Amino acid sequence: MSARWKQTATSEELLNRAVQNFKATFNVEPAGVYSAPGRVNLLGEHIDYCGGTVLPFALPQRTFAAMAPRADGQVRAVTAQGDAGAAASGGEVKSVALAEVEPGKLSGWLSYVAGVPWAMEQESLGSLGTLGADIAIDSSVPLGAGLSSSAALECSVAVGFDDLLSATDSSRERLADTDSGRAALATACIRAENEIAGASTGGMDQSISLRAQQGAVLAIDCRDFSVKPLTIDVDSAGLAILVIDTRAHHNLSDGQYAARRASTEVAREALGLSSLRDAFSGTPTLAAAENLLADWDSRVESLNLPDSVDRGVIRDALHHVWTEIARVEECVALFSGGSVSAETWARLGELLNGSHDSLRDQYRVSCPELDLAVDAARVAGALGARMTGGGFGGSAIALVPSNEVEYLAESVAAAFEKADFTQPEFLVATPSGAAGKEG
Ligand code: GAF
Repeated sequence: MSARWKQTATSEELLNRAVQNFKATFNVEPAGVYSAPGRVNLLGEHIDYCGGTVLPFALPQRTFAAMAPRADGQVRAVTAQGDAGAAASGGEVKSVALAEVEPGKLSGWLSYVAGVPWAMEQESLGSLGTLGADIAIDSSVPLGAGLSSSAALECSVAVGFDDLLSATDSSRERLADTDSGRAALATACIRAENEIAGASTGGMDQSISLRAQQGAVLAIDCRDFSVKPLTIDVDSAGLAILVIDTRAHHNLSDGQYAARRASTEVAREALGLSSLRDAFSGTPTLAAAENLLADWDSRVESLNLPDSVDRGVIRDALHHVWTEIARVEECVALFSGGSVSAETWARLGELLNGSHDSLRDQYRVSCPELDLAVDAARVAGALGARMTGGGFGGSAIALVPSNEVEYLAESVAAAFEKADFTQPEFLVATPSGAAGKEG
């Protein structure tokens, strides 16, 4: 059995391809080329919309957008990839007048593209007037793999519109030049995804794509989206983060993600909190999470929960959210102290395992392929393994000794063959840089 390693295009290849496609499609040179990365989330899953801290890092795989301004308020776009998970689109140009963009109007990949300038205007990040754009997109971020191809697309277009707006108005400073400006662009991309693409996602993916720091995991406190780089130097410890794309399709707008998020909202409202993170009075720990659950159990009958709500489902959701918030806090503390020992890495592995088990058993966002990837990786010697991203398919990550990466991948591939699942694909993830202008 030989494992399949993902062969993804280099940034140079993607830049050239996006420019060539732009010129072939629109018969002019692009004014600029912009790119934004996909991501892996190390720890802190399904807690960004609960005010938790999340620990993603940017992947080297990126989405490129070659762009030129238009003066008629139209967005015309072409992509070398189709809708998430679909085969190549064959180069069909899709277009929309920005004045006509509104919630419920667009579907497919164009909603992620045209939603961005719409949201930038809504957020007062620039006055578009009659500004539109021609856009050619190409990407090495695997589609539908839970590695945040949607955010990479939004963020590449956001950096592009930011640049085009400043090019037409010399008094306007580029938002991408500062971290606070990038945070504002992330807010617009979140709105584009929530309101125009119709996926009620939480903001981790756009934040890391726009604000990543090369070589670091970013601790993003989702109460206010403040960020702190965290050095989790797996390389120096002789370790690697293996990404296993199960190739079970993942889709965040099919209602399951929204249902999980809604269950946390019901609990938050019943508790009268501004975020579920705020339930902790001190530093979140696993013991404190258990106390919060015990408190919930003793108060649940007197809380104002709608009759239609399944109390068991809500309790399980709270179990996941509160323990996951605590796992992240412990991880941040482990890697903020200076000395990192073999025990530190072993504990990180346990935290990854705890996260997956909670996502599988309490939050129920895993699937058989993810569970098998995680189980097979653990049996083959990973220090820890978990699903990453929204779940219901997509990718898992495993913390593995560098010299056993091949063996781990072979073992997982063999387990998939035995289970008669589609063969997974593998890559080794290294923390990379944020969205920006490429040329
Ligand atoms: C998806 C969403 F887009 C994020 O906001 C986050 O909720 C994640 O799933 C789960 O942690 O990637």
